[in-house]
Amino acid sequence: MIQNEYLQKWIEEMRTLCQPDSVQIITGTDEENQQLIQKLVDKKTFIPLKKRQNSYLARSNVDDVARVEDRTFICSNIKDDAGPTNNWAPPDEMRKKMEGLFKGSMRGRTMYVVPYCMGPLKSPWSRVACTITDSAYVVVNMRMMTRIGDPALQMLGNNDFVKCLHSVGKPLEKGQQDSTWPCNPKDTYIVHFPEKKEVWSFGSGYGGNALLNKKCFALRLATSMGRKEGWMAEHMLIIGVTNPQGEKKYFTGAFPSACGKTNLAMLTPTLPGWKVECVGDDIAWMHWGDDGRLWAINPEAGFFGVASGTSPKTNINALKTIEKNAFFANVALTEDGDVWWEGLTDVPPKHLIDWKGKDWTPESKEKAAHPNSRFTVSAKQCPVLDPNFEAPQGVPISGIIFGGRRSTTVPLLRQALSWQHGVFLGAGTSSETTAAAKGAVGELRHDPFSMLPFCGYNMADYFAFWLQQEKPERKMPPIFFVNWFLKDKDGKFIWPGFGDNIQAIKWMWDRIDNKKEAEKTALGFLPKKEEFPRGDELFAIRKEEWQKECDDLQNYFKTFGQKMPKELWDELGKLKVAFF
Ligand code: SAT
Ligand code: MN
Repeated sequence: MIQNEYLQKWIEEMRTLCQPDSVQIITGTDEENQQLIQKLVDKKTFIPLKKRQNSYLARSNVDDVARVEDRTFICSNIKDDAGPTNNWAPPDEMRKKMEGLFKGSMRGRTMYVVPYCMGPLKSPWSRVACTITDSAYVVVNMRMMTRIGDPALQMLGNNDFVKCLHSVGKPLEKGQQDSTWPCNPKDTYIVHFPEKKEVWSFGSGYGGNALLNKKCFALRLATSMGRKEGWMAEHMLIIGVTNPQGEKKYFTGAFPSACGKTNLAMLTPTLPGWKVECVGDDIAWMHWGDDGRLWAINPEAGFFGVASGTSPKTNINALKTIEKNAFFANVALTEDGDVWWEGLTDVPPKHLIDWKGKDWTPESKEKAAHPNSRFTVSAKQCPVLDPNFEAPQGVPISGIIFGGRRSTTVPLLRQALSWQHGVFLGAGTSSETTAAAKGAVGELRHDPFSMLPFCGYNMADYFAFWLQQEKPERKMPPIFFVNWFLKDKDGKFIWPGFGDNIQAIKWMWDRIDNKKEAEKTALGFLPKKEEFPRGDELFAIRKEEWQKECDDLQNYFKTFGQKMPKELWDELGKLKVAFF
């Protein structure tokens, strides 16, 4: 039973507000999980996959397929604390509005109470939260993605915790038949109250909108908690790399959603003798150790990866991870009861049921799987999971990688000239948009540190926080910037990417060890062109493109007004001197 008084009180308040038919406290047992899965099968939310043991397909509502950034709010007490990159509304007003939406929203449904821990159970860097949701689908997904139930409650003790409230926003009247994917896109809101450490999410059942542990807590709220407490929550993968001599270094890497973090996190190196192991594929919580080094834990327990494009060539380890005990959302269904998505095989099957539940053949004009189709799976099944995945202190970070999806301008690889320059590179990141968020795909936008949709406070303060990390007693990891996505005149990718990205990591490794000379330029330390195939194209620096980049950055930095750190203006000044 629940001993924690804060939790008891909150459950009662939410029961009164949401008026569910029943309340179920989630303990985390296998039996409980099987019952919830059976419930989802009975409701036809889950289609069991005949060819994949204990695995299920869910097809979402066609209007509930990705994060909705225009409905995501940071309701800090003061507007300026949300900053120009976040939607903001006065917290009192927004709370009233959300209370209005949640009032009676769970009628005819069960209210699940899901205590959970982000981070290894024994880690001092982990944090406990609780989600209240009316979606069994959310509960079973959370069981993959976090440490749920009694162990989290035990860790919580009598302390207060992060509160995440979620409803699909579709109360059921007596006798009303439920839909397979209940949701309410018209009234969808994902609202954060950073000072209260609360998330209120209404109307969506998909991904980051509904799994509040992920972007809402582990990034948006955690950035603001970390800022106060002196640690960092980042949209970063964590990998352990071993060289042919058996030495190991850990890296973190920040890339926007659907830009290959999961692939890099599970990379199969094409260079002989190298090995990459995965600590995390999406989020890193980082802190400074007593030894002056930067340490990172993965707050998550599973992967919520993009299915589309995942293939034996791009990520064989992800395919092995999802061989069984996996959930799929919005992929296509094969005739023999397996999953398929664009890219999985060179030749598509002759007949499929597409993500909307309709017949599909290779002649069909639409895609069989949604471009933001996803898999959910426990990290434990990853064949290249790092042995330190659960290490309470995390892993020590030797290098930080930033990157974006840029078809022009930005070279394959470089190293920042200093910590401050590295922060400038992070702040200056732009990337072409992907299907991970609702809206146009392929449009270039600023996405500083790949955190544009995930920073829970003023982005300029976040830049300042990054700058403040540099201290004499700390061993600052070198910062690198990569761009795997350069295209040639024919619109084809110049760099092969995937397993070949180990070549870039090897270069970083040698730079960290002071074993490699590099060319010092205004953009950073660059490899010699001869060191990489098609180096002429991969490291071409075009003056006009960089002039445009500088103008663009100038306009962007201006949007942060007085808060924009002077150091970053200085860095932009240096770049301009080089190109104008
Ligand atoms: O936010 S999600 O978890 O749905 C996916 C992403 O944008 O990385
Ligand atoms: Mn992500």
